[in-house]
Amino acid sequence: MTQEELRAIIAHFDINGSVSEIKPLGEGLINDTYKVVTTEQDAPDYVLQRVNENVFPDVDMVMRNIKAVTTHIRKKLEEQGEDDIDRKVLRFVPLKEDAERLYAVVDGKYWRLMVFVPDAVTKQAVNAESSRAAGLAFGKFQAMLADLPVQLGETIKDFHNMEFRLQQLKEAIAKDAMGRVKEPQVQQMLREIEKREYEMCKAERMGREGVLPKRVCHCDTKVNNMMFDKRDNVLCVIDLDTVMPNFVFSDYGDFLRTGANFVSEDDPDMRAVGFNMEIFKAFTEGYLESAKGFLTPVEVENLPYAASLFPYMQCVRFLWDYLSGDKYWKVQYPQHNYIRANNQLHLLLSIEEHLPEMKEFVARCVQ
Ligand code: GN1
Ligand code: MG
Repeated sequence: MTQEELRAIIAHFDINGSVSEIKPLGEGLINDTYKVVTTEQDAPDYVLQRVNENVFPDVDMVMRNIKAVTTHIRKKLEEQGEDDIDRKVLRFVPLKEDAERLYAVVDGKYWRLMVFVPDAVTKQAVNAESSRAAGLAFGKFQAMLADLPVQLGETIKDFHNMEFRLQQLKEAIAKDAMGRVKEPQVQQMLREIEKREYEMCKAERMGREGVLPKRVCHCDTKVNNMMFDKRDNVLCVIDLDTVMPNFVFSDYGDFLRTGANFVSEDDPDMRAVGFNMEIFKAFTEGYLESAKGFLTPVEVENLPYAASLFPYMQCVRFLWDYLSGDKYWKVQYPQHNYIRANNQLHLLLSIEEHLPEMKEFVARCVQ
């Protein structure tokens, strides 16, 4: 995209100040993101983002969800007398031509603009202290949205439905678009996946039996989807595209998947992959502190399962993309998605070793 094209998109939005510079921002794998710097001292900077309509087929639904969620949280923070609210919840900028609309369609592409949160940092890794803060923040996020008056849409259908993800993998195997299914390392991974199929689909079964509710969840609680201030306090949760009703396992499990892995999700050194119990403990304490008021005993008891579910699910999803031709996640080299899948499998193996200790710890937290 040229600067002129980007400026023409920004012109649709009701911004303060005038644009001086637009530069790429962040390392998200799904949406394209830019920082929009304004000339005036007192005007905020902005973040311009193109929403990937291949991943989010109903952008209007995404933006309606986001509007409902950010408005509700803003109201709560105001009622609680919080200061500095613009750094604690994202503010999306409406269109000049329609103050109710939070996105512009330009040449068939979907764009949105939000106020840049100043003096904030994102992290690729957390320590015990920031994990505790993250646990508190995600628990609080779910708690604040527990009384959301509107029903949110499911922006990606069956996003964290394990039965669906396995079905998708099976279809990719049947198609074998890249001829990769026969690779010995793929075969071995498929055996590991198969062994755990029944256990890992437990949440869907409990959902059907009516013993596990769906609640408003963030559904992408990665470490880098949170903003911290300079003193390591969580300011706000970002990347709200996937906010939708789901089992709470999503937010708890997906955070630990990235936060408690000793290495990043695509580190090729499998001996370095492993589950960091110190991070697990800190995050769990924080999460339960803010969430135990609304969690049911079944939800609490299954948190260790949730921690194993997400590496498993991500292994299945990365392998699905590897077998289908790397269309979903950007790859830097041909084996990248396989390496990611293998990394997640090794994380799962490490979690399985710790499960008894994890169960004990969770039980102690709620005693
Ligand atoms: C995607 O966009 P990003 O990087 O925050 C994905 C997550 C995966 C993650 C794995 C909408 O998240 O579910 O866990 O990649 N988001 C979507 O890196 O598929
Ligand atoms: Mg992100």
